[in-house]
Amino acid sequence: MAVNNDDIAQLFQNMGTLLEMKGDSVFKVRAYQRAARTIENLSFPLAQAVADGTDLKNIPGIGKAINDKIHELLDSGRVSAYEKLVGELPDGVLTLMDVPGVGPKTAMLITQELQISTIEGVERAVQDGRMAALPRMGQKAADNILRHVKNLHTKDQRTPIGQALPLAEEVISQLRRACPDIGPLFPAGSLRRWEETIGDIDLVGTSPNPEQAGDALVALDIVREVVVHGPKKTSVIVEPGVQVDLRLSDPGSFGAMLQYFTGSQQHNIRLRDYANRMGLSLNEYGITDLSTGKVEEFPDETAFYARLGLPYISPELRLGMWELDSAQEGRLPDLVQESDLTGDLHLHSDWSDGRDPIEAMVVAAADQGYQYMALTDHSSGRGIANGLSDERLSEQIALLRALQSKHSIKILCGSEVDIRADGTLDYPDELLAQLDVVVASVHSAMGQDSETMTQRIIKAMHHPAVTIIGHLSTRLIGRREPTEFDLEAVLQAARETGTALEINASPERLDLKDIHAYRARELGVPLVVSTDSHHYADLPQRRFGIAVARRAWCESKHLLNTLPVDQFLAFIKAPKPGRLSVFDAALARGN
Ligand code: DGT
Ligand code: CA
Ligand code: CA
Ligand code: ZN
Repeated sequence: MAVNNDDIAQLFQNMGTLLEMKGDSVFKVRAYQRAARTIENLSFPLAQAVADGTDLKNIPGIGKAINDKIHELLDSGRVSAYEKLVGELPDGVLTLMDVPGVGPKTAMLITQELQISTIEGVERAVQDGRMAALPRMGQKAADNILRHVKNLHTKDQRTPIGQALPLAEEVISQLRRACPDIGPLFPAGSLRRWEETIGDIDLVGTSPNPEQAGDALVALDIVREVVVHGPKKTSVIVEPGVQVDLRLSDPGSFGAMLQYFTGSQQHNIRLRDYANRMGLSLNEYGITDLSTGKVEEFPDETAFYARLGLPYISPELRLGMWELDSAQEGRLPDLVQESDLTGDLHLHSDWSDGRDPIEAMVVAAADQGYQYMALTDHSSGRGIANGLSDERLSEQIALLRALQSKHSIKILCGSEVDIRADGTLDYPDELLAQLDVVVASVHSAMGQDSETMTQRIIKAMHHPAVTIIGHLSTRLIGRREPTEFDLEAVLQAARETGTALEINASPERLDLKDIHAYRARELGVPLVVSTDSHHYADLPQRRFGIAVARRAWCESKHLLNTLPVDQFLAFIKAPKPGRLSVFDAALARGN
């Protein structure tokens, strides 16, 4: 278990408070409070110091009692004296004390007078006026508690990466404007690992004047609330309710800091064990030689990993799974990059539910540097999405063929065809046969049982015209659950029929998700990253899809739409399932 200094300090702060409430000796109370402040301001992690055999009693403010409790906590994950104190309290006092501004006395008052033990209870009591009516409380203090409670709620809620990343980019650019002498400044944590949802945004960077940078963050208009404003870390809540942690270091030790706060926690735990076996210890400041106590600093992560005898490990792989073994064995993948993509195969225009004319989408695709693009408006079954009737699709095909002469990017005629509930497609075969690219997707009857859904998708895959299955699970992150289906059976069928699977890059979908894409790649299923753009400005969202592919350990050769246009055309023109040989040949060549 990782226990950081802030956790330990908080525990002693709470102990002091609880003893104070019990009316224990003022000296004892002060001792705990002093220890909490000391630990908060230490420049090294206590857990590390203990692991290295440091005698904590040499630190001013840490006596025998505190020292024993730190050891107990680090050894067993608990402190029995603390648990005993907590056990004597009414339920909920500690929860309430999580609300900034609610001290132990107020927490006791609220629990006892209002019989409240949960944050939700506090919310109700503020709204119905009972809170304000408490002695020495009043409306203003009650409102203040409610505001904090709402922030605690948002802290528990994870933010989809599609919102978190642009928000982080906005904060970074505002901070740079306010404080131009900041050096490199990057998102770390789950955001840098491209997790699909983010607990909070961690920013790390370098600055000649860290305090000024912290002050600048606190002063930004976008900041709703200041959580911590200290010398080492500044935490704020920004609109619309997401926490941002800012930490700055010297340029010389930035590598260790970026590595430490990128996580994941599991990756760092494994890396620490690995380093320990080499006689080294890791922390956010550098790498310490355990025999000499000498600390080495690293300006970048490549140098940091190199000191451990390891190649650079991309953040997307840092899950604490098998990436360290692969790194040691020199088997890390050469991960696919955005610039490897040669085309986008899922684009909508204002002919169906897109917002822009066809030609705007063609130009946008060319601007991405693509060699080809497929326009894939909806089929007629999607009445609400203004799906194209047979006649309108024929008309669109003619228009696209004519448009080709004006553009050098290869324009492919496509459709996003509904897979009906029974697995049949939404256009007649003769019409489908005229298309270059058919993306077949489920948009209806999403509640089917697993067996029915699996057969439905597999049936669509067996259709000779179907090139790609779009957004396989139909999930919307945080809004709609995925459908039920047998993933293994679907992947087998994809391989057998020569049907590609889409990694839908739209950040509300990310479908296939990372672990499904991982399995698909293992089984040799051709994958494509497509944006499902409904607006010309959506095309850069490919970055989210590429991140999924990278988290699935995909190299360029695992994606079909990294093939040069001639090979891609050879793939789609070859009859299924024989077209797989085109993909497999590219795989073997390692394109
Ligand atoms: P999140 O925010 O829940 O989406 O996930 P992360 O990975 O961004 O986690 P966060 O923000 O708590 O911490 C950022 C990184 O800092 C985490 O990935 C690993 C690193 N870290 C280093 N020491 C500790 C520790 O003692 N506790 C935790 N929680 N993280 C630590
Ligand atoms: Ca985080
Ligand atoms: Ca954090
Ligand atoms: Zn679509």
